[in-house]
Amino acid sequence: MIIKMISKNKVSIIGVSICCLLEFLCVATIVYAQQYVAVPLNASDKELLQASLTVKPSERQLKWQEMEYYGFIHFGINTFTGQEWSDGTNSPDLFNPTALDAEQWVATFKNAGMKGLILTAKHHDGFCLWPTKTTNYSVAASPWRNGQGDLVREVSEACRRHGLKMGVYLSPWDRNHPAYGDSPVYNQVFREQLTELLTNYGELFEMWFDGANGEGPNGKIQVYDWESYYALIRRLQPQAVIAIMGPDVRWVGNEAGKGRDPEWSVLPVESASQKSIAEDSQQELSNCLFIPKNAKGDDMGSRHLLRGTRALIWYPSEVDTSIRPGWFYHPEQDNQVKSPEVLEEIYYNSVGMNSTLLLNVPPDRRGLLHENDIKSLMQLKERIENVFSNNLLEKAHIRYSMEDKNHSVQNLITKDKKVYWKAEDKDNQPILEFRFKTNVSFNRLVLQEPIYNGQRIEKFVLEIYRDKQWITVAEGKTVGYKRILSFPVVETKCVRVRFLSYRSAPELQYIGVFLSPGD
Ligand code: FUL
Repeated sequence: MIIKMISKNKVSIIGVSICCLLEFLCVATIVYAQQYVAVPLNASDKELLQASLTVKPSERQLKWQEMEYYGFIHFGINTFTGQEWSDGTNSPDLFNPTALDAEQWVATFKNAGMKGLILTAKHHDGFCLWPTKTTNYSVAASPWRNGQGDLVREVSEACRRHGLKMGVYLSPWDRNHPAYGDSPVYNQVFREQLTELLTNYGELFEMWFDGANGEGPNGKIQVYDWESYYALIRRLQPQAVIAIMGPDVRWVGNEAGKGRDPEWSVLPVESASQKSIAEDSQQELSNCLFIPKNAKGDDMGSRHLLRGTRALIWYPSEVDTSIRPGWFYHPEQDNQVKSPEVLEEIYYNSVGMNSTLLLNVPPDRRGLLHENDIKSLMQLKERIENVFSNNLLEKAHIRYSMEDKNHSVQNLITKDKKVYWKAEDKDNQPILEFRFKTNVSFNRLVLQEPIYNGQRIEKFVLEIYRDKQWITVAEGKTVGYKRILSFPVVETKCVRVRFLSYRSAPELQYIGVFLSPGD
């Protein structure tokens, strides 16, 4: 039976000009290339499996995923009132950091090993950290820098100086703006805010749209015009991923720094928002509307969950959590900063579980990152560097029974992301084996799939050879961009990874075993 799969890639010959035209006209929402693959109604399990193998990240998603670890800055009017959420009635006079230094924030993040920074340009209270034309409720009405300040500018310039990427959190929920709830009018205000941020501060890597949504100042409920927001971002900053309430990056589903296994990046699109995926590609282009929901299930993409869906999408997860109990700074939480040990655990649960880590570090009322937070961040960096500096497998003899010269095992331990190892299609129990001349000790395993080819691995085990038998040390389900397993220290001369279940011949871009001296 011919699979009637409509991937943008496959229809590109007829679809490319339509695609460009629609993008230019800002009509299509918004998922291009193989990030989105429609499947026919009543597709069999086999057809769904085949379709899932064709779903791949867009270029912007790939670049974002490779960042792995970046920081969140919650700073605003709440910093000065001790609130987490405020209702938009706090006076702008309260916003008055005494020693604000964006340079300190960015330099700290850089030294901590982060690759980017996302700033809360506007939280739910509506107070804008840049002198916007859309409201008076902004830094321009505050005493800070005599009303001449622009925090988005200061942060973006510091990011550029230090080579950090910058992203923006802009809360759609606005508890101050009088137009909120008057839907078309506020949608226009929001688009203007977006336009200011997208055009005046250089390149952005991520736009973060919060899922929290309530009433505006007049008790009215706002209907957001997501499609028009997305189209604007695509037009003005096509490299930026749109996260959480957006089509590129999914919220992991909790704020506690917990990832999941399996963590699939290939997911079924919610059928409710996909009522009308049309049969032919042209119609489909204008109908591939995708308004994400906050998905909290334990498993989002295993084979049985693909049944009945009309389309599959590459929709990877981001773990956002705060170094303190609150998102904003509260002096009474100075002694509740997460320890480096706890942060390391969060790192394994996020970066080590096919997600990225967005770690919030809120500046204090001086406008500086607090000493306690900096200490924990630096110790985390040191711990991670200590653990992952020496891949013991570099000294091992690697064996795979059906060596394919194009995808050799030697590709596994290089830093070159473009090359990878691939099991033979006919091998129905692929095993990678590593032999050492003398005993080695380790307690971490790192695996990476070349996700530009999609995601395949469903179950694997790590085994060591001892007393004439293979003993299971650790096991996992998905790998994806990166999977880290932690286990008690083992000592051996021979170790292997066995792939128990996969959607197609397993591929790996990288493998490593390491010894964490702290355990
Ligand atoms: C939530 C917000 O309500 C919190 O205040 C915080 O900004 C967090 C990152 O997202 O939805």
